[in-house]
Amino acid sequence: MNILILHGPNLNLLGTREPGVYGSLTLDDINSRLEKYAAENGASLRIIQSNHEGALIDALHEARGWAAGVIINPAGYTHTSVALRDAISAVGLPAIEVHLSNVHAREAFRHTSLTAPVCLGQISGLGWLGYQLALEALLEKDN
Ligand code: CA2
Repeated sequence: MNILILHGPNLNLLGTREPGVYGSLTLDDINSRLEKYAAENGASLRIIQSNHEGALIDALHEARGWAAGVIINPAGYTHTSVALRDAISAVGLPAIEVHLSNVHAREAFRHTSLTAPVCLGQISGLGWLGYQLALEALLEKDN
């Protein structure tokens, strides 16, 4: 099963600042763990991080041709982007939204997700493991 993993803006900074909120792993550390899990479970990943809304949307459009599912941490765009929500909805692929931190325990502006309603579900607050659990859920979905 081919899966697209999308990391949104500023997640390239993981491991360098705010470890109390986002953990001490770098994005490369997280991606390596996901690649290992994918290899052990018969999945093939394409992983993209972008700080640009349009690049995330383009990646979603392109995924129509090859991916069976999407795992997305839209980061700050979670709370602001109608365009990203529309893209997730338009491509029609099963998508799971992941947040490292528990957005519901943070500032009120993080409690609203424009993207979660067009996803299968949302995992928030479980750190990097949330991505692996999302991958497990996509792999199990049709079994
Ligand atoms: O908890 C998450 O995964 C978030 O998607 C992270 C976003 C935030 O805007 C969302 O509300 C929740 C922020 C990503 C910023 O990442 C940083 C990493 C290291 C240092 C500073 C920011």
